[in-house]
Amino acid sequence: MTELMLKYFRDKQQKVQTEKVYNTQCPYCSMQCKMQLIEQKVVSRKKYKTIGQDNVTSEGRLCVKGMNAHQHALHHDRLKQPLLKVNGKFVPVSWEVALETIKEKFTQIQQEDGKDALSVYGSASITNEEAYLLGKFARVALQTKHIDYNGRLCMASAATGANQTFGMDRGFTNSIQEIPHTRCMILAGTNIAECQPTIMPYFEKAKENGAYIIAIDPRETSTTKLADLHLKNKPGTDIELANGLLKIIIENDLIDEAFIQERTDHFDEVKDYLSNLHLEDIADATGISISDMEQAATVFGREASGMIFTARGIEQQINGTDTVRAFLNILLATGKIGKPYSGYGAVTGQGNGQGAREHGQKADQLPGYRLIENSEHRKYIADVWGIDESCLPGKGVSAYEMFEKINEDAITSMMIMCSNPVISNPNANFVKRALKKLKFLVVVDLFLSETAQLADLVLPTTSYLEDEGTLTNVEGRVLLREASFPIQGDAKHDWKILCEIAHKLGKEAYFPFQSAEEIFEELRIASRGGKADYYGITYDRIKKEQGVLWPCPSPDEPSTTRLFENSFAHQDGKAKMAVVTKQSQSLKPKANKQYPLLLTTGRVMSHYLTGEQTRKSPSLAARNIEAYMEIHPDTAENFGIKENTLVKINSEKGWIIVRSKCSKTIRKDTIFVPFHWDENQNVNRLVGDQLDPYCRMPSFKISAVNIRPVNNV
Ligand SMILES: Nc1nc2c(c(=O)[nH]1)N[C@H]1C(S)=C(S)[C@@H](COP(=O)(O)OP(=O)(O)OC[C@H]3O[C@@H](n4cnc5c(=O)[nH]c(N)nc54)[C@H](O)[C@@H]3O)O[C@H]1N2
Ligand SMILES: Nc1nc2c(c(=O)[nH]1)N[C@H]1C(S)=C(S)[C@@H](COP(=O)(O)OP(=O)(O)OC[C@H]3O[C@@H](n4cnc5c(=O)[nH]c(N)nc54)[C@H](O)[C@@H]3O)O[C@H]1N2
Ligand code: SF4
Ligand SMILES: [Mo]
Repeated sequence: MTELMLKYFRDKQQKVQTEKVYNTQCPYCSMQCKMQLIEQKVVSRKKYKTIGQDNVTSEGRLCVKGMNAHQHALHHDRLKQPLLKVNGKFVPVSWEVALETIKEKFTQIQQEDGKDALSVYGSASITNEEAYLLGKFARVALQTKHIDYNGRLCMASAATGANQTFGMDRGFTNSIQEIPHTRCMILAGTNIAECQPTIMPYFEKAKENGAYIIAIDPRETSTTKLADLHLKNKPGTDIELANGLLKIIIENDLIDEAFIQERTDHFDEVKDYLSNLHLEDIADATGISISDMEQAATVFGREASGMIFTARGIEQQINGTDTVRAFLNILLATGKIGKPYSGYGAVTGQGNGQGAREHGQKADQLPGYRLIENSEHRKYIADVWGIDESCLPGKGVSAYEMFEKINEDAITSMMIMCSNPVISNPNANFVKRALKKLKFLVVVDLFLSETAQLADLVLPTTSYLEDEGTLTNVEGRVLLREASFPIQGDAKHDWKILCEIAHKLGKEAYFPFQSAEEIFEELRIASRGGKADYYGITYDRIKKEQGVLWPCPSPDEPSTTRLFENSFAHQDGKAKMAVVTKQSQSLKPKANKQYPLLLTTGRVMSHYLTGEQTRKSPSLAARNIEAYMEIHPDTAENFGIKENTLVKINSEKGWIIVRSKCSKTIRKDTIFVPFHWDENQNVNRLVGDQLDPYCRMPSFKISAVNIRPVNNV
């Protein structure tokens, strides 16, 4: 360091009068990087910066979103008081008025329209304690069956696929530390470089160690650049591709007979089915040459260890569950699971994408991954909650289907916690109309989001800087987010809001909690003996061990880092392979004369989900100020579209206007639009309402569309 620089830093240091440090975790993705907010008082101004903090998963790294997260959390638009809509305008009210209003409206609606007319829409960005409490709140305080959450749009097909095949769903079957040692990996529809950037060094190390990396994605991305082989398939043809790869593996005798015999069922049916497929047809459907398929299949089959990672690219399809299962077939047939450096990773998305799908905010689920339609499971949870089993409601419907229920007048009120469905749900114009139709909409948020603007009552909540609790990261590691930044205005923690509403409704006996830890203590018991067993995990233990991986049935037992070493989680201990036929492809949106292009959607590095948070951060917003359409230059020319001009995109469901961005890195039959923007740039106005038959996942990754330059519209 030069003399001049030293002097600069010394002078700067002297001006800093006080410095405070707040520990927390990033509010964004499933890496849950540990971080510190540094608050420095310089003369009369407070200055903030975020730095990474060492831990076993992210090893002190942060990406650009994490580094700038405080910009939205400290933004002046943060809600600081409850807002009640009076004559179409929001007016600030006290919590007492807000809670009284909720009591009056909820009671009246349930009297008029029945108990199930109330609905609850949750999130995988809240803590485990809050996700657990939200499920209990719906079933015990409101006694409604209608609860579901945004994870339905995210992890549902990976979760259902893993449950069907393995009998259990924890995103990563192996610890993240094993990745650098695997010999071959398939990255199917995952863009980790932009979506979980701090995970990249694990994959880069694998590559340095000689691993062969195969990426499957219709676009070139920062992730596919890492690959030795990029299979740039036509969107939505991943089932054909996975079947083709397994066919080659079987025909080249690269399977693990002993593993198949001892550990799996249904291999023979799969083999029979695949033997009747023709590689030429698969090459035709997918756009991948037979030689590329052979290369991928033989390397994966031949290497001593291998891992498959999937994410929303293959999962957000109306046959997402089947697609996941087709890839899991490959792992099972080659015996590459339940062993060191071999396994599956469904790369979770949201900060608590894993934990929030385990503790009962899904329509069909009770805590600990129990099922609401299983009488033993019902009895156990009813006992923990101190209610009669007959008082527990039954199974509700999935996230998007709740909006259909509103349209049918079966649901007339909704409480949304930590989600912005007007932007994130398919068929967004319909969803907006449905929300407008409600008699009473309550939204709990940090900001007046596009969804919150439609509410009758908006409740201000606390952020990752202020709200303590546990979150389960991409590995299945339960982490404690310590958060102690002073609460802004009259905002309250999400869990506190639930307790106060429950108290107002006369259910205080069931919601006596004074801290997140007290809720966690009840969650431990509620999850005990379930598939996602957290009983052995305590706050103290998490602090001592830097997180604990579930299942952890006893405080004396170690974390479970590798799953399925001796048996799978089905009752007979065997994994179930599945014949995944072409039939499940038939409902998929297809390009046609009127809508000749395929639209796929996804993310960019600097924005997060509906953009409600990242668009408030100047440093992030500056990187991408608006939505865009990625298009191949030849396709752009065919449609008379010039670079960087406005384009109207139409589908059967609606239209949007975005700017063109030409790139040879995308297929000619496909365009890509990220989904982080609102109003006329909201790409979900184009996405249809078909859902996966098993998990109700929408078709975010394929829509049939048409495009026109705006001046010709
Ligand atoms: N920067 C950033 N990071 C995020 C998020 C964010 O919004 N922004 N969100 C978080 C959340 S909640 C999630 S769920 C994850 C999502 O993480 P990812 O699933 O990795 O992200 P996506 O961009 O949705 O899709 C991944 C890739 O799938 C490809 N794809 C599209 N269609 C197909 C197809 O038919 N087949 C195949 N094989 N691939 C296809 C896309 O081109 C894209 O590159 O990211 C998390 N991290
Ligand atoms: N076209 C298309 N659509 C998609 C996807 C896609 O790939 N393509 N991906 C889907 C996926 S994977 C996901 S996960 C969903 C996500 O969809 P959403 O859940 O709608 O997305 P977010 O932007 O996270 O919305 C969170 C809202 O909660 C607020 N918030 C933040 N923190 C807190 C908190 O602690 N408490 C409360 N109460 N509020 C808080 C934020 O301000 C924001 O308004 O979108 C889905 N939609
Ligand atoms: S967005 Fe994800 S990778 Fe980036 S800092 Fe946050 S948790 Fe880490
Ligand atoms: Mo997600």
